[in-house]
Amino acid sequence: MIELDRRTFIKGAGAGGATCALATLLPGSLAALEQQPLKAVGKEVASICEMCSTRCPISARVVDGKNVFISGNKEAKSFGGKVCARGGAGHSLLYDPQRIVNPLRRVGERGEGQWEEITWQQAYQTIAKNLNDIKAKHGAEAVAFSSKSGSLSGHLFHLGKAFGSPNSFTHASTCPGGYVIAAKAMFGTKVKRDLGNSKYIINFGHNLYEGINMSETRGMMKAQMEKNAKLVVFEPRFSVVADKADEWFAIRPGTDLAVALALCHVLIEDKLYDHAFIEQHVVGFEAFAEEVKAYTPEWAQGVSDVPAKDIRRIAHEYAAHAPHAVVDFGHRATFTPEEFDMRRALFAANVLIGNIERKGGLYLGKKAKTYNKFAGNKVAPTLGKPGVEGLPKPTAKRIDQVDEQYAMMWSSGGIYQTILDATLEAKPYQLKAWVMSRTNPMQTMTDRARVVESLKKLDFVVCCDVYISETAAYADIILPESTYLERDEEIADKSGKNPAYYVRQRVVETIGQTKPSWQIFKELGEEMGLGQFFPWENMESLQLLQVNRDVTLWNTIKEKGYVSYGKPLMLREPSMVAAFTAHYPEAKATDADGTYASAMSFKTPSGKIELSSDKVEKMAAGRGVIKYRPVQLKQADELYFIQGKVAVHTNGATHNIPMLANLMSDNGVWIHPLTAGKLGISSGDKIRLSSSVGSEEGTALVTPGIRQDTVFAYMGFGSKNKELARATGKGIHCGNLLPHQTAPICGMNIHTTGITLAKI
Ligand SMILES: Nc1nc2c(c(=O)[nH]1)N[C@H]1C(S)=C(S)[C@@H](COP(=O)(O)OP(=O)(O)OC[C@H]3O[C@@H](n4cnc5c(=O)[nH]c(N)nc54)[C@H](O)[C@@H]3O)O[C@H]1N2
Ligand SMILES: Nc1nc2c(c(=O)[nH]1)N[C@H]1C(S)=C(S)[C@@H](COP(=O)(O)OP(=O)(O)OC[C@H]3O[C@@H](n4cnc5c(=O)[nH]c(N)nc54)[C@H](O)[C@@H]3O)O[C@H]1N2
Ligand code: SF4
Ligand SMILES: [Mo]
Repeated sequence: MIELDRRTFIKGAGAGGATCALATLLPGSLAALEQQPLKAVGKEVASICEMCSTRCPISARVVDGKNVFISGNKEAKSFGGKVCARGGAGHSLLYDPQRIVNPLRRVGERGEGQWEEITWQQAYQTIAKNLNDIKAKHGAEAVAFSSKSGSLSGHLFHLGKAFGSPNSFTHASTCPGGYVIAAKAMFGTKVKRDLGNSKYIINFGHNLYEGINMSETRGMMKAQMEKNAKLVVFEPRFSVVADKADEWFAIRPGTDLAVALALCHVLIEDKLYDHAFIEQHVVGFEAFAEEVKAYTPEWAQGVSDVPAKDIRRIAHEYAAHAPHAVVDFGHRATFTPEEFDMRRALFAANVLIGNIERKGGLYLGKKAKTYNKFAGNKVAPTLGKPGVEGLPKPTAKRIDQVDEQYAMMWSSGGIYQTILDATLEAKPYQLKAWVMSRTNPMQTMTDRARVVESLKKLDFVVCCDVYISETAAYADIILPESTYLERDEEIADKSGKNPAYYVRQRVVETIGQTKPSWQIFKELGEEMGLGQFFPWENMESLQLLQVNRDVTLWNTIKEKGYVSYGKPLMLREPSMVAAFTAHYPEAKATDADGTYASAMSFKTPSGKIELSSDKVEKMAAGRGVIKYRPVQLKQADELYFIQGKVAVHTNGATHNIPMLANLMSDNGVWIHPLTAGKLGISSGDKIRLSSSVGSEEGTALVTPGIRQDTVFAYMGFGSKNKELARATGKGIHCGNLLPHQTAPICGMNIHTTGITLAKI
């Protein structure tokens, strides 16, 4: 956790000649920041971090009117009262002179970087006029709305709905969509992993010690350090997780599916699977077992370079630790076009050993409604929702609604990158405008050139951000959102094994003219003539609606920031169920074995876990049963290009934040010594990476910690936008090298491609 003294802070905040560039450009911004000491809202405020979308519970206080000290909220035990390096750097964003603090209107060409400051009223009027004109001429569906999902996306999507457009998108198809859709197909819903109680963890490129999720990262640390769990890692490069593992296998990129299927093969052929569990809770086992007969470890070795004998041994070790063992299903699901089956195969390896609702395995979230049913008691309050009536029913289909195979994705965030197809090729019809918030597709979608072309072609683009991001630089209007430290938001559900709620609360008074999303999109809605769909007055009235006017509950949640109810419950874990029934005398009666196994139900067509799925078969013939299909991620003479997160930056978001930019501003390209040797490349050399869509100049980092046929770079660097002055031109821009490719069923945008390498 990071703490800064005031001197370091001031030095950091003023760093770089970049400040002047923007100050000259936007006289209001810098002045607003420098003249305003931070005004604390309370002594110690419980809130929620937003330095990444993990959204950890935090506790923050203003120090000397200049700094904000941020730590983890101690009420949230699984987070250990800690934040990560980025979480500790929140004040550096808050107080960054390069932040935008006034609405901006583009005056030059798109992307030229000529802005004028305008009032909110002018911004709202301009947007309302443009969007309503487009609606009158082309229909509401000609406007797309997009936002990284989370606390603030709901308000933008609500505006989209009120406007009548079916086209709302989260970032899902660039991040979790693969495993979310695989889980939907198999379990009918999302599932969680209990890493902390696991005794044997098999990890396929889940980068938890760099791509941090505080509670999961801490869970894995706990398993390794306190429970002596064994960690086996399949990763093309020697990541920090690989470094901390008991065993690391440098798997060929995009071949995890083969290894996962071979693990399942051994579990079934050697009769290591949980017969009784399969019998009671699973359908489609026979078809799956028949299919995996062919996927021997020897076959998988040929595909993945993971030795067959190790796959066999690991399958046996894993089964020996069942059910307190887990095959981690990963997070960023953008490795291969076969994401859907890869993630399904990872889930299958869990189902086979019956670790569902067992300690150290997988489980379903227990929100208040479910938990209370089991307890026979109102242990946790349920939250109310503002019922908004009369929302228009869109007359058009979504732009990604072209092929039935993607049906599960339409309600899970949609296929984000189809915005480009609809804009550039009128597929399936012409988009005219894009309203986005908290997303930077120029960095985070593939094929940057195509994103630029799309933004240039659209009639109207609105971007809500805290910086002039690479994408915002192409907007017509930029709306400056308050940072998370300046805003209140709805109470959010944080239930895990038991119900929990938490809330974001402002820590400091607003700097400049910024506003929170909920207010921006409500006021914009009103200007657009949609006021009837925003019946709440402010965040306070929304929160009171949520707590059903229970002021005591409201105060408790606000005071503690994080409130959890009851005891952790996993339905098939005898000790947990025993503790639960002892605590709640009116609890539902258990099965004869002292568990709630028979009460376990899944929102699939059969009500059971569907190892093979008729529903998927109907959506896409031949896809019902998990199957290996070869993929071609690169040409024979190319190298695989893969990416990952680095501990001190978030996606395409934080590279301009002074403190974090100071910590790391470049992404050296990892190259194996033999590969580098053949090309005459040494560490520190300037190199060129070329792919089918783009070319980037970078710096070589020669290391044995990567496969010979693969190069790796941390993502989010190499901004080409002059406004993000601290990040501009530093390192390679990953999105500029990746072709636009969409995976079957889950619609994932793929982040692995082939490149060639040359010394400059
Ligand atoms: N510090 C930090 N923490 C973050 C984030 C951040 O940006 N910074 N972002 C948050 C978000 S949005 C997410 S989604 C999560 C991401 O969490 P993860 O998905 O765990 O992290 P990534 O680093 O994106 O990618 C995972 C790893 O996969 C490896 N890899 C690439 N291709 C393959 C392959 O084909 N097979 C295998 N087995 N491995 C492969 C990469 O080398 C990388 O180490 O992290 C979250 N936490
Ligand atoms: N090449 C490549 N591309 C990737 C990945 C990869 O590994 N490689 N990873 C993928 C993954 S896992 C993900 S999750 C996506 C994420 O991609 P995006 O959905 O684009 O999200 P971020 O890059 O996290 O942040 C986007 C923007 O949010 C702004 N922002 C930050 N805080 C706030 C706020 O409080 N309010 C508002 N309005 N804006 C804010 C930031 O300034 C930034 O411009 O990228 C994906 N793209
Ligand atoms: S993982 Fe770090 S940056 Fe992300 S929300 Fe938690 S503390 Fe903040
Ligand atoms: Mo992500």
